[in-house]
Amino acid sequence: MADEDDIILSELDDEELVQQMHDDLYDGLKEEIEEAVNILIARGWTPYDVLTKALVAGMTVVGNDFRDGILFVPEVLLAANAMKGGMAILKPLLAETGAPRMGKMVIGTVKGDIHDIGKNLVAMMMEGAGFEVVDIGINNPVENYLDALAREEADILGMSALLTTTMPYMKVVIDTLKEKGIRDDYIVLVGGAPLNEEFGRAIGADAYCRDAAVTVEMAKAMVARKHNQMGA
Ligand code: B12
Repeated sequence: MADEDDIILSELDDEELVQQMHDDLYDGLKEEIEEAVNILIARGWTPYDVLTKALVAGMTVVGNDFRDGILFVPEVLLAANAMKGGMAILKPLLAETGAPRMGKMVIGTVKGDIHDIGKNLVAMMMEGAGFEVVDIGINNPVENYLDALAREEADILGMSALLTTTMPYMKVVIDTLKEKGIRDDYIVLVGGAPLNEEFGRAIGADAYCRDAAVTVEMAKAMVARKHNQMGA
């Protein structure tokens, strides 16, 4: 306890503070993460840099140690919770960049899968880039996607899966769109750590996106192409 209290975050320089954030994320210290995010923003960091260099980079360490059996689910949940605390501060700031409306995306994690950090990040970055985003959460059966796409008159469908056992469900959703004759009404983007480009192609998605930044670029390019086609 005393050790934690000894560190005054605001007295650390940027590099030390980011390193401390990686440690605090690892230890699941939500309040410290929130405080540090606010400090970096006050020092003039862009929300995007705070997100990628402090939070996502820290979460990568957590991910590696979870993979290697050094961390377990309860610790990772705490880390995820701390990460969400930081992301909640950044969300309105990322959205504030005030880009023009680019299109509407429905995004959700597929059935059987409750991972949502990556999805939330994609949603935030897309909002920041001017897209309207409707987040339907986790563990979505195909009906949820269909309902949301129709209700929201969306342009883009985004599906997330973090488990090798749940990623095939994306194909179920795409095949259902095909059966209903509405596949081509939407740009379908898929993502999640176990996926790759080949998988995206194999299930009939328009693109696999490695991370949130790539998603934004891909979505922009595809929306522009769709508009051009419609205009032709
Ligand atoms: C955090 C975490 C959890 C947390 C989730 C908390 C939450 N609210 O999300 C908890 C502890 C709950 C959890 C549970 C489980 N987990 Co887990 N988890 C992770 C961990 C460590 C990090 C995931 C993460 O958030 N990464 C950070 C984000 C930013 O990255 P990301 O998700 O990849 O997202 C980026 C891109 O992929 C992409 N992207 C993501 N989604 C989308 C969507 C679209 C549309 C697009 C375009 C792009 C895109 O952009 C994102 C941002 O840049 C990973 C390890 C890893 N290396 O991925 C394991 C991992 C995914 N989990 C794993 C496992 C096994 C499980 C459990 C089964 C464990 C258990 N025995 O209970 C359960 C499954 C529960 C379920 N049914 O879903 C395995 C999966 C192995 C496999 N081959 O399938 C992994 C890989 C760990 C491992 N190596 O063993 N987990």
